[in-house]
Amino acid sequence: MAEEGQGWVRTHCARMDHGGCSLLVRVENNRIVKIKGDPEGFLNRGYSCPKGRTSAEKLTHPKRLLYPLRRKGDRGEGRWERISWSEAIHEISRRFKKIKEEEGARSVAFCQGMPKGLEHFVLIRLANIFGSPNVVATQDVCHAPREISGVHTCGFYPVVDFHEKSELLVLWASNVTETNEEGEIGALAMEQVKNGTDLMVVDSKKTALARKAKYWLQPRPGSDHALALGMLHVIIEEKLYDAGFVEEWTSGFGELAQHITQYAPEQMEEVTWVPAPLIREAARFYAGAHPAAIQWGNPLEQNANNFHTARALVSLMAVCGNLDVPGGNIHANEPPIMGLGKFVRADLIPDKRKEMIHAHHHTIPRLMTVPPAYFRTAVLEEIPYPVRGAYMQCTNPLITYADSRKTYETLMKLEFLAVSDIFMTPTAALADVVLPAATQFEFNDIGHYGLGHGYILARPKVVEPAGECRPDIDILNELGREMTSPEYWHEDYEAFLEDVLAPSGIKFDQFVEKGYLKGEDRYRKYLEKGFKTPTGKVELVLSTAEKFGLSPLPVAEFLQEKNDEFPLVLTSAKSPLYLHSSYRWVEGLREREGGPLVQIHPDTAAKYGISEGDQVEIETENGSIIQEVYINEDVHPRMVYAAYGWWFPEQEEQELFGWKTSNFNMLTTTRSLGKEFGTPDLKGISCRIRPLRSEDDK
Ligand SMILES: Nc1nc2c(c(=O)[nH]1)N[C@H]1C(S)=C(S)[C@@H](COP(=O)(O)OP(=O)(O)OC[C@H]3O[C@@H](n4cnc5c(=O)[nH]c(N)nc54)[C@H](O)[C@@H]3O)O[C@H]1N2
Ligand SMILES: Nc1nc2c(c(=O)[nH]1)N[C@H]1C(S)=C(S)[C@@H](COP(=O)(O)OP(=O)(O)OC[C@H]3O[C@@H](n4cnc5c(=O)[nH]c(N)nc54)[C@H](O)[C@@H]3O)O[C@H]1N2
Ligand code: SF4
Ligand SMILES: [Mo]
Repeated sequence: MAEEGQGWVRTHCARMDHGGCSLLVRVENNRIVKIKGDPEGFLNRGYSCPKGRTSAEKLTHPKRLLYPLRRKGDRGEGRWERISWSEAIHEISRRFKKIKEEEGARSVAFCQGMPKGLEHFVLIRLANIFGSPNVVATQDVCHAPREISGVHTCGFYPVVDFHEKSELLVLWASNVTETNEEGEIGALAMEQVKNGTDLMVVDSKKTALARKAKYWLQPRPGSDHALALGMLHVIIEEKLYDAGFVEEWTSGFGELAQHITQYAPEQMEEVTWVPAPLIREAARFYAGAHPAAIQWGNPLEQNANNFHTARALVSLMAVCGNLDVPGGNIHANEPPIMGLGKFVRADLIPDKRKEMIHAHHHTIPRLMTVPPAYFRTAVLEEIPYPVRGAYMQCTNPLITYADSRKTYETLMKLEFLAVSDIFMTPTAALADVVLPAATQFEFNDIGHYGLGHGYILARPKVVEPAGECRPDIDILNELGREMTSPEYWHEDYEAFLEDVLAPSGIKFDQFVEKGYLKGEDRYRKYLEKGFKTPTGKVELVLSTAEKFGLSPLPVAEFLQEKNDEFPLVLTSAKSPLYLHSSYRWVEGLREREGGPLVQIHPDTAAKYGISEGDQVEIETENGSIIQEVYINEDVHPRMVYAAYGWWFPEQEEQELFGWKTSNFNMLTTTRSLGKEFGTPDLKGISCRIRPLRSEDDK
């Protein structure tokens, strides 16, 4: 623990978003009494947000889970008995081993939502050692599309180099000041802008950052691939690209140039809603700025067309000469730490690629976690084989997976479900065993391992865990020792932290003193050995397309047809005050944002006879929910901008805390999925709204 003067401890924020801010935390008698941003923070330089500053409240909440529980009544009935940790571990182990004996290890799935720290990798390790290829994660809608499309196109995941100055920063569906996406970027992006970097914002809403930007493009949700292709069209047609780089380091440019003729801005205007002259101007501006960096955000991935969007964006970065240059989109160099493959013991499960559920659905190579839609098909329809048991940590799928009804059926059908969480969620309420997890500030952890930004952060423990809560890493280590061969596990789970750090030659204590480890800055690495693709170049046309059944060039298909019955277009963004479905029960946050608000334009409100504060029904072909109207000129008149992640912890557990009422994922479906990542459409869905006036309506 690093003492920073009297009673102040320095650690890194975590589990309220991707984390990253260095915090100074004041502790008195094992209680946190104040949190503030650390002026010396490597990534935040003193910044902190309300979520971070309020985060200690969750540790002492009176309804926090404090003991392991076993279900007594029917599933979801809300009747529990308190059990000991050894009973809980034994029960989970016994049930999973039984399924393994009867059906094979692959019939047990290990599920995680947003990775929060080292626990994600220890979970994969447990699955590998147990022998199950099925780690289910929300990566289909979060990072895998950009990371893996990047790897196939240029051999790496291109991230913004926020540590060198860019001439232009493009925030494309990325609201960094509200989401601090991937940790470093909120504060560092603002610092760049303060120092004269131009800003271009491509966002379906006029955000605070859009107001600061030189250019703001407001695409129809879900049409970003068409917009990117329109920009590529201009850059190629007007010969604005970096001819030297294109000539020497790309393959397929001629074919791309030919292919792109069909995507003139004048044609793309109709599908993207962005005026053609603005597409042309923005493309010229991007091509003329050196270096320019594109910070790509999460909505780009939340569509069946995400592979094409990501491919089009990497093509833009490449032809304009912005790949792996200082201040551009770089291949970040990791510090000397243990490789992921070694940490998770990938060697123990050599047939994983063939055996994992999604192999059956012919997803893109390198996607190593099961898309949630296919996990549910395995449980409900036994395709390609039955899945009967699941372990879930750090996730609330009933609210966060698309198609909540299907998730409900899945959870109800599972023969055995264990959930580790810090609070009784709608998902945990359906479990057989619930484990109380220790969380932020309560254990030693390493942040940003495996995120691809070239550094890791120290998150030393600040207080002792509440009740009988235990860190997930500890729980998994214990389960591993009982459920698999103990030789793969540690006496003390903290040895995992030392494993990660061992190649750097430092111990966790020393790491805490340093605060972070960053890889060396090295650019244009392709000059030595080429790009890590089969052709050694950036593959504008994929050389592996036929082999893997992929589209060789990015195309703008899959836009939902105009739908007269559902004339509006639905999207959402993360709330700045909550993490997905988490923490609606933290009073300090709830009092700032009390309920689910749907934003619509004043013209739309007038058209449908809706007033500010009205309860409205939002309806898609898949379902309907109720949210409260907030009229806002910043959203497009054809758009419905709903809140995501809502359930009501204050409601009855037997009713699963009102999981259906306002939950965005009641509106989404998994009927059609993107081929590459198994992604459903979460953005750009046809919808309609109507005011609820009578009590009957509600
Ligand atoms: N419609 C729609 N769906 C989406 C998205 C969207 O934008 N729209 N976003 C998607 C994205 S990007 C993601 S990453 C996923 C996120 O999906 P999830 O990860 O399932 O969402 P969270 O609400 O973060 O769930 C985290 C759970 O972990 C618990 N928790 C917090 N700390 C700890 C801890 O230390 N240990 C344990 N065991 N539990 C803890 C919280 O209480 C909470 O219940 O959702 C996806 N789903
Ligand atoms: N406060 C908070 N922070 C978070 C999270 C959270 O839940 N809450 N979640 C974390 C996680 S797991 C992730 S993945 C990241 C995500 O963080 P971001 O990548 O920033 O994602 P979002 O907030 O979903 O959306 C970003 C912006 O895209 C706009 N947008 C919506 N639909 C579209 C569209 O179709 N096209 C375009 N161009 N713009 C669109 C929204 O208006 C919004 O301003 O945030 C992380 N940080
Ligand atoms: S921006 Fe994120 S990392 Fe920083 S204080 Fe807020 S929640 Fe924590
Ligand atoms: Mo995410």
